[in-house]
Formats: sequence, structure tokens, C-alpha cells
Amino acid sequence: MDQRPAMHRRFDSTDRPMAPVTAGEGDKREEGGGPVTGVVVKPRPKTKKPAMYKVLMLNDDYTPMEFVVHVLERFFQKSRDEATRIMLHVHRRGVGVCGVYTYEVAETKVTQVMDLARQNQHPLQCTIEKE
Ligand code: TYC
Repeated sequence: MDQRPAMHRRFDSTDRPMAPVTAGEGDKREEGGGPVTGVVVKPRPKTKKPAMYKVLMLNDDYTPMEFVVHVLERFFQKSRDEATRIMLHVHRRGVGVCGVYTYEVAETKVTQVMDLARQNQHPLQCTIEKE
């Protein structure tokens, strides 16, 4: 016979499995009925989706259209057609989304765009906005 104390056994002295109990306060059937058992708790994966951030591009009157298209191809992996579509959207509406990334990636994209714009003496601006 299992010599461990009742609360450490899965079976009572009859060697039959004990009836499962429902989890909850006041339901600990220690009296006569043996140890609490059969309480199944579904493990919850402890993962969280990261916050996502839009990289926005702003229109200005001086940056050449072709430069903006180049930036969208180079840093945002856009095809020429998609880059042209986004550039024209920004040109007409004032602002547009280049892509959506985790914070560090979005920050890096902004830095890359602004650095290349500055090197080429264009006033192109882009910013981050939390989704
Ligand atoms: N408005 C600019 C022009 O007419 C083109 C442009 C488009 C500039 C998008 C910036 O984010 C921009 N040359």
C-alpha cells in the first residue's frame, strides 16, 4: 500500500481513483473523501503580442518623388509599383504609412530614412505612431 499521507496519494485506500473535484474555494474535500485531486487547469501560454508602430512619411514641397520611391524600395521592401503608390498617396494627402513594425525596428527605419535624406539634403520627414 502507498504509505504516503493521503494528500500525496492519487488513490485512496480502496485503490480506486478518487472522484475529481471542481476547483474553487470551499471545495477542498479533505474530510473523509481523501485528497483534492482531478483539478485540471488548462495551461495558458504566457506570451504577449508586441505593440506595433506605424512608420509614417510626411509630404514636403522639395524632396524629389524619385527619392521617396527609392527610400520606400530600399528600407521598406516595397516594389516599384507599391512604392510609387505610397509616394503619390503622401504627395496628395500629406501623410502615409510606409509599414508597421515593433518599436525598435520602426525606430531604425526612421533613422535610416532621415539619415539618407539629410545626406542628400532633402527635407523628407518620417515619424512613428503607435497602432
Ligand atoms: N511633394 C514632393 C514633390 O512634389 C514629393 C514627395 C512625396 C515628398 C512624398 C515627400 O513624403 C513625400 N516633389
